[in-house]
Amino acid sequence: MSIVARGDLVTFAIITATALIAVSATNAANPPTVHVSLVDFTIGVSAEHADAGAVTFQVSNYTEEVVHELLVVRTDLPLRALPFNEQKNEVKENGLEVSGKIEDLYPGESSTLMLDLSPGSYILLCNKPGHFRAGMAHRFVVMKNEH
Ligand SMILES: [Cu+2]
Repeated sequence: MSIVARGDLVTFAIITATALIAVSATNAANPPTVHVSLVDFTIGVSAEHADAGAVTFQVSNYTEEVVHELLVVRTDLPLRALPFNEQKNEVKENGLEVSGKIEDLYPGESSTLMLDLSPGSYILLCNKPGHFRAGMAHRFVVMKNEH
């Protein structure tokens, strides 16, 4: 992967973050659709939590040349405590409760992941080698639906 365009990507990430704030402000507290943006190397979300039940993740890879992916993992573990394969430089997916996954999302692509989530603590992460430790992980909480 190239980091030649790093400055541009940082600028783009800031623009993306601003756009996400705007999206959050116009939605209800618990939108049924969560917009997830994959950038080098972080994960942005339009909401930090959702009610239990159907949750749609609208996932976009906003990078210019890096393939990413998105895993939704249910776990109470802190990020640093996730089982990790040092040789492969990735989280060990075996043994984790993976609720859903979008693999190989190419630059500029978007995809939708519809899941039925029970209450609990989750981590959204990209498990391409090196990406998790580079910062592509984001905590997400699913709350009891009390309506
Ligand atoms: Cu990635």
